[in-house]
Amino acid sequence: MSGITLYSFSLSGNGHKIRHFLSILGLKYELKLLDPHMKEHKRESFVALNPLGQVPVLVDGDAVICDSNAILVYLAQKYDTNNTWYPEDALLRAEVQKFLSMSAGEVLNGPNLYRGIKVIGKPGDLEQTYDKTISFFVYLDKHLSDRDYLLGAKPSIADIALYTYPKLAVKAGVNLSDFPHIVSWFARIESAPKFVKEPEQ
Ligand SMILES: N[C@@H](CCC(=O)N[C@@H](CS)C(=O)NCC(=O)O)C(=O)O
Repeated sequence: MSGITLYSFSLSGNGHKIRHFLSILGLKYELKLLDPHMKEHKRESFVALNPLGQVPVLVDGDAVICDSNAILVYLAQKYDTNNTWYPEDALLRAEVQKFLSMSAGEVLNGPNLYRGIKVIGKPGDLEQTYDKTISFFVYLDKHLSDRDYLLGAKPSIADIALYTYPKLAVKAGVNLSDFPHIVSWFARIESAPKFVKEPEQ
């Protein structure tokens, strides 16, 4: 196999993170959109790529990478030769890892699930996920109060990983009026030349 292929759903926030980063890196790829209603992600041919039956999956030549955070790390290490997006410094790398873990923890259980319940009809407690979203936003806003990006002056894959679901939660109804630093951070990310817009809902 040659070239890069990304498997995703049209509304997948995790898939959006990868489309966003592929654009930033200027990499050409084929996008294969699966239909979740037809359970295409549970078909044998796809489960052979990801036994969990989840998108996103990135195929790069003979390499198959599952999980949005793993894909971001892979793409940065393989294609960002200056290590701009995944700095080599041990402390900065630990910081990046902290935020990638948050994307699979606090963000998954807060903004991600809030939007999932409201927009996609996932089961769950909307009020509880709203509270978790606000707690995370309080943290994020304070963190961003004295820096432009999550690591400081420059963007990294941590910003790519944490942008999408908070943005989708806002589109789903969470109010940002108490969080001016998140508003500015969103604007900074969105005004970058290779920004890829998040899913419509
Ligand atoms: N940890 C994974 C989570 C992937 C995930 O939950 N993907 C969702 C779409 S955004 C999915 O495939 N859901 C279908 C399912 O789990 O059956 C990642 O970050 O990529």
